Amino acid sequence: MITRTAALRAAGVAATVGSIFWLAGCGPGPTAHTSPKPSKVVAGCTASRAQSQVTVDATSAFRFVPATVCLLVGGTVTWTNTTTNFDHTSTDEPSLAASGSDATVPSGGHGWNLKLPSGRSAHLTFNKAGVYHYFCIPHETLGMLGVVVVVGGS
Ligand SMILES: [Cu+2]
Repeated sequence: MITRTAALRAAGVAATVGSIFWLAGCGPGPTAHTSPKPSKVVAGCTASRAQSQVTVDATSAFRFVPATVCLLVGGTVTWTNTTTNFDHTSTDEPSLAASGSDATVPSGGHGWNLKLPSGRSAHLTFNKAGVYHYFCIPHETLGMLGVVVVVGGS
């Protein structure tokens, strides 16, 4: 979508990050090898409760609010840095994490690394169900962690 690309560029996010991510949803995808859908086991996130658009604030208290979101397959999460003086990131890359459990990607999914300068936003569309643990690079050890649970799809 033009609007998404424009938004990513406006946020200073490399368009390729999103492109790689979107491509993940283009193919038929593995169906025989995926783990059971987390809809009944993670944070009460079922398809009936999941949202298609969620905004997560990256705050001056070094937290993602809400820390856990329940998203439908194909839904979009928008991260907004609500501070005026802190730079945050939304990152799901194990190689960049102090703790591996802070960066998890479901089978067939892809991680990301979005810069969130103060006052800016960036968003991603999730096309693969599963549980994504992510973090903020400079504030991971302060507990700035988040979870995106993606459910639904066929
Ligand atoms: Cu941060």
